[in-house]
Amino acid sequence: MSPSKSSSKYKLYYFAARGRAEVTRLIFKAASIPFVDETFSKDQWPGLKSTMPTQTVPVLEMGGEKYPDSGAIVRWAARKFGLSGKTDGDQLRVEEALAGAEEVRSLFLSWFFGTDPQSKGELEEQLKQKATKFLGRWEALVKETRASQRVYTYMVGTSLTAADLAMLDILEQLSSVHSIDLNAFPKLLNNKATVSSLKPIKQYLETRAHYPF
Ligand SMILES: N[C@@H](CCC(=O)N[C@@H](CS)C(=O)NCC(=O)O)C(=O)O
Repeated sequence: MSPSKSSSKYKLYYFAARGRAEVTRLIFKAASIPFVDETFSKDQWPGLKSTMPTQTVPVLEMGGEKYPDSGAIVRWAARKFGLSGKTDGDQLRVEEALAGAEEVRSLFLSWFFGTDPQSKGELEEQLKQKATKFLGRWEALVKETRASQRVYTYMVGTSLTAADLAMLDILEQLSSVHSIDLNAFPKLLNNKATVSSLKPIKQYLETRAHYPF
């Protein structure tokens, strides 16, 4: 095991996929907190399932304990590493964005793994409606900040929060749903550009594995 692996306090278990783990990975990266990104294949999963507290992943291991549930892990990490919003109002907005992104992501994953053409078509319509409503609300809420030659866009307040990282992840996932026109949300696309250009995130996006979802 490399020194950085053995000295990390945190280990995140998930499939070799973005799925329900990517927002947590982005939070660790944005905060420059080392962690072991323990990924595995679908074929390895049956051997691991019984070792997870709720037989699901993502799971975060720290201090010898395993903690399940993507929403719990994301919210804890956002608070722990200062990405949960500065004021009470900002914190509520960040929570709203995380909850909305989770709903869209769940529907996206059901659609992505759907095999029956008829139900896949119905799921795509539901996903389109839910995602469009979610993106439309945030297109109206995001804040633009002009600095030097550029306009920076943040979901909440004037600096990075977990809401921006959840939006980056959702926009990446939805880019494979061709019935959704993401160009209808230019401020959110600018938010994605703002977040993607932050140094630790840029480095991560350039070097991470290419997962299909
Ligand atoms: N509410 C849970 C859902 C976890 C979940 O369904 N995880 C899926 C992967 S995204 C899983 O572990 N699937 C394998 C299985 O259930 O055997 C969370 O958000 O963590």
